[in-house]
Amino acid sequence: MSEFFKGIDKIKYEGKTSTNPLAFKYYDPEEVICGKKMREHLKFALSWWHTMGGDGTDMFGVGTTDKKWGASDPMEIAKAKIDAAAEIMDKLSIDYYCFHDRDIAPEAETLAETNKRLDEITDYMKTKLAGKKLLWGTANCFGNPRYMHGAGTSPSADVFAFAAAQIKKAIECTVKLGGKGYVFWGGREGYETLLNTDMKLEQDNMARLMRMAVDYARSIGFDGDFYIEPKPKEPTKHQYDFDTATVIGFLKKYGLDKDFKMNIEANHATLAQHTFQHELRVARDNGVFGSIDANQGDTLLGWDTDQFPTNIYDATFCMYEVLKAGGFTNGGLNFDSKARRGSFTREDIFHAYIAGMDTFALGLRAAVKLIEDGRIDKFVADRYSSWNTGIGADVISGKATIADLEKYALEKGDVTASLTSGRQEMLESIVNNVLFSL
Ligand code: XLS
Ligand code: CA
Ligand code: CA
Repeated sequence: MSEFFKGIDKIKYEGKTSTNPLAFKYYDPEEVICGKKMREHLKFALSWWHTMGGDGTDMFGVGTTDKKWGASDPMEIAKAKIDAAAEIMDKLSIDYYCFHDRDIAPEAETLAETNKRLDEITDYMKTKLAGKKLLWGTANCFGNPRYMHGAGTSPSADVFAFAAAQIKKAIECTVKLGGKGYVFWGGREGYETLLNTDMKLEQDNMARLMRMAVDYARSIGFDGDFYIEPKPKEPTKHQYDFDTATVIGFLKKYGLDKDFKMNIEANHATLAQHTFQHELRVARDNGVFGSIDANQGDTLLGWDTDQFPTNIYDATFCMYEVLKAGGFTNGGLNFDSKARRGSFTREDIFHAYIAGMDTFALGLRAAVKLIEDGRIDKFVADRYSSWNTGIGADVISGKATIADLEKYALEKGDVTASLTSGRQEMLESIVNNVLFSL
């Protein structure tokens, strides 16, 4: 097999004093932290669409980098992507990958022919990626013009049926490759104007499609997790899966809450005007924390830039939530990230992943320290200590009635003195202290 990345050896961990750009400074896959190897804590995944397919095309210009991987026929390109992905994953010590059906095999004239291509490609993947694991699969139900008005929420029942057939096949491919996750990201499931939209029917239909997908997947032995990936906007003005809280409401309304967890993407969180940590906390508190799309947006831009993550604070607070959730089970950290259009060489793929992986390795190390240090957790516990005894405990146990509370308040008089300072600045300074003493 030809080597795609000549001159780049397996990336080694050289520690934080290394100045070698092609080395990990913080990610040591085999290092054991809190009883688990770093590679098991972090479960990094390569995203097929960005890394193997994304060539830098944007609305102002054509691609800047070649992602044909030396082939020309579409199916040969698809196979070359698999060979190149295997090399990237080997050299970067990445154990997992994620894909949309159309990322791995190009769509043909008919659905039957497209499905045959998927059979051929997944056979090839099974051999060439033996030893690598599928974190999750999904269906691209947004790229083809047939999905211009949505897929599961299309006004056309025919398009809905086509999407269902496509998702059925994508689930089969996921199961065939041993995938432990299946993602629903609401591609074009949203609307531009209510002047032409029956929002209730669209959402009812989306839930019908999800129920069919879950039932079918379970019937063919899929034992992994289903995820919804919230995103507030883009491509439609109003995406139905706005954020985690909205999605939880949707799942409960349609009785799907036992079947789905969240795939939280950092850049989608910030598009919804939330922090990444907020979305993770909402998922954790509601028992639906599942997987993560690791990337970051740009604070000055209002769209989905899918940059490789380099913000250490965000990575630290993310890993704090992951650790508090008990770590990943079926989920992991998928780099839904692309090197900038100007970072167009093959070597840039490695620099981008090294930056992202080292950032999360640092985030893991910092989050462990933050928890071990204990000052933040203790502060929060103390702040809510009035709920452990007396009237607070009576409210929580359900013993106190509203009349009891009135009696209590009348006797107590002014309660402002029961408050203590929130100490935000002190806490932020503790985080800095922990981070920079690593
Ligand atoms: C797009 C989404 C998408 C999902 C998978 O913004 O991030 O790539 O992760 O369909
Ligand atoms: Ca994503
Ligand atoms: Ca994104």
